[in-house]
Amino acid sequence: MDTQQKTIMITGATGGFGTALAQKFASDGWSLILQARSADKAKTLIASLPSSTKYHVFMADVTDRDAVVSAFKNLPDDFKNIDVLVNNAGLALGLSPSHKCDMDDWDMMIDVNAKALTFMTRQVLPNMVDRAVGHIVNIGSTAGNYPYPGGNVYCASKAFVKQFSLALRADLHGTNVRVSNIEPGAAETNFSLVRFKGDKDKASSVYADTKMLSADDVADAIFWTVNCPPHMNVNRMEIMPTVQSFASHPIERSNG
Ligand code: 8X3
Repeated sequence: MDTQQKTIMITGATGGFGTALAQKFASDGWSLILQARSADKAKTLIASLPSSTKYHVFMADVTDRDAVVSAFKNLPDDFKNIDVLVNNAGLALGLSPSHKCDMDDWDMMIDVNAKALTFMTRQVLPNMVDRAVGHIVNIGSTAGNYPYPGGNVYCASKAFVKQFSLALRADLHGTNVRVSNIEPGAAETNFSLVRFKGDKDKASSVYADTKMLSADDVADAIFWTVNCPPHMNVNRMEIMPTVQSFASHPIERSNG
């Protein structure tokens, strides 16, 4: 893809994959729209980018539909044509079984991982379709393909992302707008710290004595996906660290 004046919008830009993506695309000369909720975190991110980077900070909570619509209306003219939207904002909260989960955690995961992703997508699509160019990149997860104990609503929200991405492809048939679902497995980011609500010991034990994916690994995969020639669409890309694989289906036995 010719990167001259190309614009990428990244949600959840101030952490994990989002930050790695911002740095990767900025280094390649892209203009950035960085969705953030914290001005301080946005400042830190911007300080880590090449000084020549053209950027706009999109200050809105992606779960607030009205705020999202109004932030889109207020985009500066030279950021109105978005070439790539990466729906990266997402989170897992808790790892309890369904009969013990906190309903607020479930609400939040559905709001961010599923609903917010649809708001953002709906806002950028008309312009992409009009210009017959564009790419929606959703961050799914292996959790959308394989369930695991305690994954419940997180797994379900990522299955939503997968199916929504495929359905978008069907809707966008003939428009030239591309859609990709990137499905990372275990990656060492702030994901576990968020999941375990700030419990550093629990979070770091997830990543101990092994080699998970890094945020840069995932950003590299997305960079490749976006830079495929325009006639080529990556529908889904599932990526795991080599150390991760599949568990067998457990069987409960009466003798314990
Ligand atoms: C993150 C992958 O396996 O930690 O989306 O749920 S996993």
